[in-house]
Amino acid sequence: MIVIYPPGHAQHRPPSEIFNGNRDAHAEVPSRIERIKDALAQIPGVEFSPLQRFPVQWLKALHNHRYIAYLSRCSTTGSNAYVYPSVFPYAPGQTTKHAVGMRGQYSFDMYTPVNMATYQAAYESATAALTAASLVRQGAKVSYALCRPPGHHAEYAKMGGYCYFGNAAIAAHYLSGFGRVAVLDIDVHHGNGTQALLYGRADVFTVSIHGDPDYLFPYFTGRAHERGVGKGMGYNLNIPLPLGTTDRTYHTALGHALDAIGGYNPDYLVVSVGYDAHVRDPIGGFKLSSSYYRNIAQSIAALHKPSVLIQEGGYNVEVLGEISSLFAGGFML
Ligand code: OKP
Ligand code: ZN
Repeated sequence: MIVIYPPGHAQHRPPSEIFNGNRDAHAEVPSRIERIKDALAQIPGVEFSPLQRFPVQWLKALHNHRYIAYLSRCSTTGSNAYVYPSVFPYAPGQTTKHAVGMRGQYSFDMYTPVNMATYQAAYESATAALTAASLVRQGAKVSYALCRPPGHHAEYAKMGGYCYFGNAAIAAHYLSGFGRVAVLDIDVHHGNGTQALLYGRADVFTVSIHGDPDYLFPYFTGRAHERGVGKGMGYNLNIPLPLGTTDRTYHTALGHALDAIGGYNPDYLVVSVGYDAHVRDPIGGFKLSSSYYRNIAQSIAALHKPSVLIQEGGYNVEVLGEISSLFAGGFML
């Protein structure tokens, strides 16, 4: 397994997220990725490979160029202070040049602030995903991009859910130049961004298992009736599960997801790996055990598809080392 680590992530450290008018400690902390990196470094058969350079064109393939330019401009402010939106567009298509307004124009929540380090970190995170994809394209069986910030909530022109660029969708788009691609998202939150960025496409099959949006972020998407649009109709599969879901229930859903992916017969697999369905995750609400993450990995690996693993969530820093070594170890069995 080849692991890609984006060093710039450490400079992006939002102190807080705004929830219900309060400042809460931000869950998406740099130590998450450091713990996972340290755990993976202990596993025989894991090797680290440096970030390759990819031009901004790869971001523009899936994101609005004005959105990218906005984030890029934020990186030139010279300020370590994080900015948050206060006002969101109140009718479709509304735009503004006002700095306060733009924060809301390019965002869908108050959990995903921006400072001067955010663009570089998010760019490197997407680059890690692209590097991992290119290694698999060149013949590696499995690569693991330690993406931080995560990506699966980022939309065409909006950040949200701690995400800025759609790392998994970008990797999938890259690989779609070389064959059929399936994306499997096992983060406990619905990957609204991945879904939206690939919704009209039949050359990428998107599957997500997640907490029912009636009870869990991102609330507005992730329902089973969302199956794609136009040519992409039938190429998006959502499997929402209730809060409190255990290994047993999850395994049935995973079986359905993997059967569907097997039926699609992709040339490449992109896996959005979140560890926030774990029983000790502070925000997920599922009850998966650590050892079950080894089973998940083995079940996915049994598809025998060249696979790109993309880090998404997982917020209990105390258990991330254990879960990630069981997952990565399970993939290599
Ligand atoms: C990102 B990823 C507020 C909780 C905020 C935001 C969840 C973002 C999840 N008290 N929840 O792991 O999918
Ligand atoms: Zn998540």
